[in-house]
Amino acid sequence: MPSTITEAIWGAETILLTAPPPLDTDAIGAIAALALAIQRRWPRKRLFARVTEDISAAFLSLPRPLPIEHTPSLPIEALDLAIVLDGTPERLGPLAPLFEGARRKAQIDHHRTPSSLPLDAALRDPKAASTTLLILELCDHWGVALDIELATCIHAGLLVDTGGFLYHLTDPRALRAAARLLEAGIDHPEIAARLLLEQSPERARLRGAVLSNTLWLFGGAVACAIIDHDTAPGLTGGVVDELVFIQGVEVGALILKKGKSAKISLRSRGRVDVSAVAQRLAPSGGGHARASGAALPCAPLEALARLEAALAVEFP
Ligand SMILES: [Mn+2]
Repeated sequence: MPSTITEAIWGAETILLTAPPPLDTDAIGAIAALALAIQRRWPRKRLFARVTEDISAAFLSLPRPLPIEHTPSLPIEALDLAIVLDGTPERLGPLAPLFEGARRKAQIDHHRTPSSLPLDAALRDPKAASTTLLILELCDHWGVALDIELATCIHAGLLVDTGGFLYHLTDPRALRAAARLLEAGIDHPEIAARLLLEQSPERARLRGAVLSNTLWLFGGAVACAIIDHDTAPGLTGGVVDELVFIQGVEVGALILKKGKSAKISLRSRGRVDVSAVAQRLAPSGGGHARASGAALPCAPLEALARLEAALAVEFP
């Protein structure tokens, strides 16, 4: 599989790297790591990175080998290749025309949901703990040596997607990769503190409010919180992970009101496949068996009702 991606990159002069929203550390880490790897292996290629959200204030601790712009209208002429990372091209929104306009299209991803758009090359592995782990394996395939910058980007995605090596995707392959990243000289405790442990006072207050206002469904097997994005912009990451680890809870759900739509994030302890639940909620919904999400074009209370209906088959 790496050979089709390698061949696509090798044959391209102008390459776009992108990822669908909501952007997370693995997506940004994968864009940065792939850019570094291509710059080292093929220094003459022209790389562009475009995403749909302004990430200037977030992910500041990650190395930035190239500017990651969030202006989809900014024209890029004659793209030879567009690569979507850590997600499917269907979810690219305003960036979809740019992706589809490229001469060749590729995907590097570890999510289960397949792309329904035709692709010229793909590196997909739902067993990989992070998309950045796939970039590490590409580096090995290309003979690109790990340095601290590259290893930091790869570690960031691996660390956040495994919840600091706590969650299900943590396997020998992920831990062997982490050992190599530490051998490359990264500051693991510092990266972990910045990406996983540190929080702003505003976020600490939001957590308190969320946990004391949790809604309990299906006899306590589902813990659900509703948050208005406007009152907590950028503060809700990780909140749903806390809900699912309350004793007796099988599924944690966060409903985020965003304009006229509701974004639902789901976490499972393992008995319920929440990627199937997300797909029942919306055709574009999906993710992993234990972590998934869906966006619904409705108000939060309507989303809550649809969520209860989608979960009802799991809790008869
Ligand atoms: Mn990921």
